[in-house]
Amino acid sequence: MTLLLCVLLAVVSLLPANNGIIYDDFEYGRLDTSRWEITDDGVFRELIVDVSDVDPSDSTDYRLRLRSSTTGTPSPVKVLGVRNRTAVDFRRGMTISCDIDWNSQKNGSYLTASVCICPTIADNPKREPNWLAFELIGVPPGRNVRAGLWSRVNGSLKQLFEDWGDRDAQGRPLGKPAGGRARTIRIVMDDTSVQLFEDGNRVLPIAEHHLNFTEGYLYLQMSTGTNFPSREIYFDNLVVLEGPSGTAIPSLGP
Ligand SMILES: [Ca+2]
Ligand SMILES: [Ca+2]
Repeated sequence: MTLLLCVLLAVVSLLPANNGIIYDDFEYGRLDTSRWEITDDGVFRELIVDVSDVDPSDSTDYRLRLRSSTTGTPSPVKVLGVRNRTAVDFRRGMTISCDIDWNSQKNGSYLTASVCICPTIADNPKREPNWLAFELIGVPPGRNVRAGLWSRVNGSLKQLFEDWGDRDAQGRPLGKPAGGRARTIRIVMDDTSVQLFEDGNRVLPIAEHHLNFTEGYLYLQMSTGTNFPSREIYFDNLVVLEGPSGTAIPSLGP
């Protein structure tokens, strides 16, 4: 991944000066609050948004950590995470790449990890009437996930992509095994269309997203139901490039 980031930064250095960028590998070991604002919505027993070393050895592997416990708390859905303080203009194209680690959940039911672009500043972007979001959603009993991409336009939800993984002998979807590794998500979009890549594989060819905005804030979010003990998910290696896709996209990604 270090090599990938070097390549990404090399690409960025070649881009015209008016291309925007968000880049964070969290290796400073702390959350840069000049760039990130912590967001939360709902009642928590425990809520942690920080940067944590997930490598148990003497080496370090710093990632954005979202951790919550909701045992004994009211309200069915709780959301926490960060919002980048700088809005990104994607009229001429934008690529978002980041790693999402589901973190080997023993019980990932009613747990989600999401990457969201929303034109408004909010405690919970999913409550807003307009956004685009990629999401991993725990499939009960929760070691597996399904993946989806949705846009919400004036309050109307549109599903652009969904993957439930394999099915059992009865045809019931099982979700996809999520534990033990981070997966790299890449969203490539402009003012009309979006593509989605998982671990370098294009899983959603160009599709219209129907969004009615062309500038938005990036949110990295976790949501959980109530009465769950502490659970953690991680994000890492975030890169957002603003600009024509023809310039940046071919050099990005694994
Ligand atoms: Ca890192
Ligand atoms: Ca360590």
